[in-house]
Amino acid sequence: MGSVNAQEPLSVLEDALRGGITCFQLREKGARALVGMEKKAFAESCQRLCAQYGVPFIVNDDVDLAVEINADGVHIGQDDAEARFVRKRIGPGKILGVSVHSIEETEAAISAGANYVGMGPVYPTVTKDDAKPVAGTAMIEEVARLYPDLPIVGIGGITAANAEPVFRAGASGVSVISAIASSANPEMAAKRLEEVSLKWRRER
Ligand code: TZP
Ligand code: MG
Repeated sequence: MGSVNAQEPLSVLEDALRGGITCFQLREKGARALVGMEKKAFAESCQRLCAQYGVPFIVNDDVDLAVEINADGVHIGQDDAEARFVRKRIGPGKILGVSVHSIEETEAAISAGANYVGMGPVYPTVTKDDAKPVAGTAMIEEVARLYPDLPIVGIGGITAANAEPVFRAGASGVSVISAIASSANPEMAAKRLEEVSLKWRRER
């Protein structure tokens, strides 16, 4: 949610919280991303909002920032700090999420102490420049079969209209950016996603 004007992303976040999102990850990166004190202040504003709604606040990549502001967790990819070091740094009580694309990476994430894995891109996405090739749901299905207790979060091009196959494959949740942030009505977009998710939790 990088932006020059920090007001707008905060209002999108509040709409999304009102709509029922159950977790928020701050992904402040890209050409116009905030840095330093501005990034920290923005992160703390997001954190406060999430706390008001009782929603976990997770920081992407920036372990130092997460520790400094006592975030609820950290999410890292395969090119970031090593998961076991991040787990050591944040302690056992915090949430650690790791992006994985294979069984080997999943195994490594579990033994490093990941609480969940992110898997994708399920569908084509325009949001992440360096996204891996579209993966569909096959690997989610395989990981879910091998590790039935591991929470899997699908990501990449997911909307309320195409989320069902992701849950059907075994994901416990879906992670979205554009479906909410680029919606004319972020609250409604979040609500629709939550409805799909609830339906799958009931049916499973
Ligand atoms: N990792 C894989 S795809 C993606 C990330 C961070 C971007 C998801 O964004 P969107 O807009 O929901 O496709
Ligand atoms: Mg990363």
